[in-house]
Amino acid sequence: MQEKQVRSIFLSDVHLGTRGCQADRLLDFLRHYESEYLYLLGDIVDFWAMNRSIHWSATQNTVVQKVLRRARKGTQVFFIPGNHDEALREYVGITFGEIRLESDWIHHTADGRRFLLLHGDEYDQVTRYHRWVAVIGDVAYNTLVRLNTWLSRARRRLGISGYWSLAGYAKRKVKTAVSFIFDFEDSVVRGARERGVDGVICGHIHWAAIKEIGGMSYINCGDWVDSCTAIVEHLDGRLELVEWNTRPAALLAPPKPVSSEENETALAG
Ligand SMILES: [Mn+2]
Repeated sequence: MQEKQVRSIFLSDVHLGTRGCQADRLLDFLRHYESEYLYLLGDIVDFWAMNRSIHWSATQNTVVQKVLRRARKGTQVFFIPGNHDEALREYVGITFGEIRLESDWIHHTADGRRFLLLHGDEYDQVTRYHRWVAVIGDVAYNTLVRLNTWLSRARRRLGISGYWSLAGYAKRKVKTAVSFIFDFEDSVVRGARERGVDGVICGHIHWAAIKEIGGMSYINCGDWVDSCTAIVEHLDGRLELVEWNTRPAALLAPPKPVSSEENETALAG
């Protein structure tokens, strides 16, 4: 399989440790893209959900191993914790197995622009001031995602093609969800402007975007629970939103069994 060489990969909201995490799609994406920089912008491991129950699959393991291996092989890997993996915030400034933990970071693109990288929950009024509301919202969201798995199975059985997201639909249709997204985007951009950068790359709200807001670039990585999206920086500095949710599940390579030698081959690249 031919890997595409890009300068940077930006991922957020993978939510490892949950049933909703689409690790098979993320692994497939990583097998297609190789980069010099890999930025993990928070909520990569979902410690909140793991307090309730843990769902850790072989594929999720392979994702972790692939990231560690890339760090070892020279990819510059940065981890900026989010609210679901906030326990790691105690360790910012420290490097673990070649992975550098930071609370935020400034990335210089190949074409000379400066981007502030952060998770974004600090700009979410709901999570910040009413943590319990966020937790309830989180349970409701997971229910939607789980319902969607069931729904897409039904759609396949009925011969309806294409991916359709119930949570995505709810986010577009529910007025409060739409205004929540706008409020969030505006306040992130306001915060970034104070830092004197050209743009911001974040995650948190599970709503991927590349757009201009008041003369600033606002970029959101989306998530790997529902939309399966990532941001890549091409070698010339151009930023692109990549969606990885259209490949039929049958084409996704199953994870190789975790046995020493075979595993190394599976992770090669
Ligand atoms: Mn978050």
